[in-house]
Amino acid sequence: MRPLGNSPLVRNDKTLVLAHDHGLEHGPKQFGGVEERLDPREVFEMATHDAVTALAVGKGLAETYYPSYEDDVNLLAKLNGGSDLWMGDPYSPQNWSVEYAAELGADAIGYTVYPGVNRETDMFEDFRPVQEAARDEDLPIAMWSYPRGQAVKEHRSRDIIAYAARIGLELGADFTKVKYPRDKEAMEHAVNAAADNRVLLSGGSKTSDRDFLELVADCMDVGVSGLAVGRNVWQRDDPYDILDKLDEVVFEGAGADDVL
Ligand code: FBP
Repeated sequence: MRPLGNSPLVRNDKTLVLAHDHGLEHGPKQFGGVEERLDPREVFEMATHDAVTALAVGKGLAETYYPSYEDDVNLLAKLNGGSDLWMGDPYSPQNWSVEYAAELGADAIGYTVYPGVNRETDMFEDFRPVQEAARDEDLPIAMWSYPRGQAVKEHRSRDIIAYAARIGLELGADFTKVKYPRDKEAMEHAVNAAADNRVLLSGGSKTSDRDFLELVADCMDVGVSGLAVGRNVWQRDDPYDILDKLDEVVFEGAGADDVL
């Protein structure tokens, strides 16, 4: 990993990635109740909010919509992804290159790795040229580190999430995005396991403002560097209100009660 002091992804040493790869990963059902957000412009607009340091999207959205937003949004190019329709062993194929992402104006690279799956060796091998190309292009790289597979009985346990965070450091990511391991102490353990690697909280399914902001504040409190969040922002009726609140919790160190 490299120092990220001047990276556009980092403000006050913290990061908030708005994730919007769900159309591929989970399909249009994710937009139930907020169908207008099937139009990606709605989410690109959200990414112009001051709280958002980067928008994570796949190739098609980047090609089609990013040219209209390149002055106002930092692009995190999510290079691999698969659909919910595939029922085999989890795997996430790469569908664009670091070089093409850089050509489209990417400020960072994102890549999913599923430690523990049958094709773990393929996924680790796939990650290597991506990580090295990101270094060549001087782009930071965020790993979505999601342990899965037959041997992973409890994918949010303390040990598994700490392992997920550590794998990001070991394989050369600059940020490692992990799921919440159910309690604050376990998240602190994951942050420690990642050493100088920056751990990002994965937002998860939509919860109440209070539950979500308390979770984020707890994570910030134990040294998490920020979050990569999708549904908890763009599935809300008023995404701008939660972004205002996240601005204070993530970048100013406010607690949930300070902003609710
Ligand atoms: P959310 O904040 O909506 O959970 O999005 C974060 C994310 O990592 C997305 O980038 C991705 O599509 C999704 O979660 C993956 O979730 P899952 O592991 O449940 O497939």
